[in-house]
Amino acid sequence: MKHYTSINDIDDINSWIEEIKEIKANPLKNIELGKNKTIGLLFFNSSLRTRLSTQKAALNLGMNPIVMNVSGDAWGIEFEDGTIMNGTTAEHIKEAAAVVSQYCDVIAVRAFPTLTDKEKDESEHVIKSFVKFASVPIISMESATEHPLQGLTDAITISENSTKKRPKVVLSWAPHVKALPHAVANSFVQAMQKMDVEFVIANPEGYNLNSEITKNTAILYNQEEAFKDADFVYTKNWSSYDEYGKVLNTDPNWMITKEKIGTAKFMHCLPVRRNVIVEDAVLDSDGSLVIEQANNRTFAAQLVLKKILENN
Ligand code: SN0
Repeated sequence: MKHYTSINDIDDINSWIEEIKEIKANPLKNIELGKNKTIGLLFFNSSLRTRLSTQKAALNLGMNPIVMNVSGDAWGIEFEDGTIMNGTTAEHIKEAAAVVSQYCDVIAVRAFPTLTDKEKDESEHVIKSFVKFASVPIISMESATEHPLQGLTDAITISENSTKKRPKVVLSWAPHVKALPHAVANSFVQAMQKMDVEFVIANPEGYNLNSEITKNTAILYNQEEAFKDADFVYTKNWSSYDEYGKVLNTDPNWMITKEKIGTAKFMHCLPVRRNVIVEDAVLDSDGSLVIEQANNRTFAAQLVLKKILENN
């Protein structure tokens, strides 16, 4: 594996989960592996967990992380080929990626979708341009359509907390005031499709994710029916995919409550809007795994970095 930009880059999720559990038990075991290696973390968007856990993972491997908020602090980067750059962008990704590759042995990038231009978002032009024009491995820290470090984290968290051989996992849409990306949901779907779980998605009509990702996963428009006998309820808001980037529904009846999920464990990638996505009683209960999930971000990133350092 040279780059990690998708759950599809995972060859065997079960062996990755086992390796991550070993890393978690002994996080400093490979502190020499990344000695004198630099990782550059480039953020086009906000971050708390990704920014800190990826640095922590790098530090656990003895690497030196350097971090930049690209939008705002760097020159505006142009991604289109052949453009006459007489507008707001000051340098082309061809130069930017080549230059950063000289300072860094690995580059990690976060770049959200536009949510207005479906074709552009689906082309994954930012992350793919880094893959194309950088000379070092690229890690996605959430791209337009995928968040593979989060999906891997979620797979470990379910594996660690499962008391059954084949638990029932539900991905439920929940309301939000803003239009949010599909990336977290997409990578969660892809991760669950690789695991031995009973997996269903619950969302309102008009909110089906890309069918090329959901494939034959069952989609229910009735949340109550989906939650029956659930062991894990993974919640996320996303904007409409068909009516691309639109907020069609803010129905509070889709908010997650203690009463609805019963004894099922609650999961969310964070940040989460209390009493919009999920009520306080769920987040403040022992059934919430959100803090544990965030902790696992470090170890998921650490395995990805370890594999990249070992193979490149
Ligand atoms: C991002 C998303 O993809 O939905 C990042 C999640 C890791 N979340 C948000 O943008 C939430 C923003 C908000 O205002 O609640």
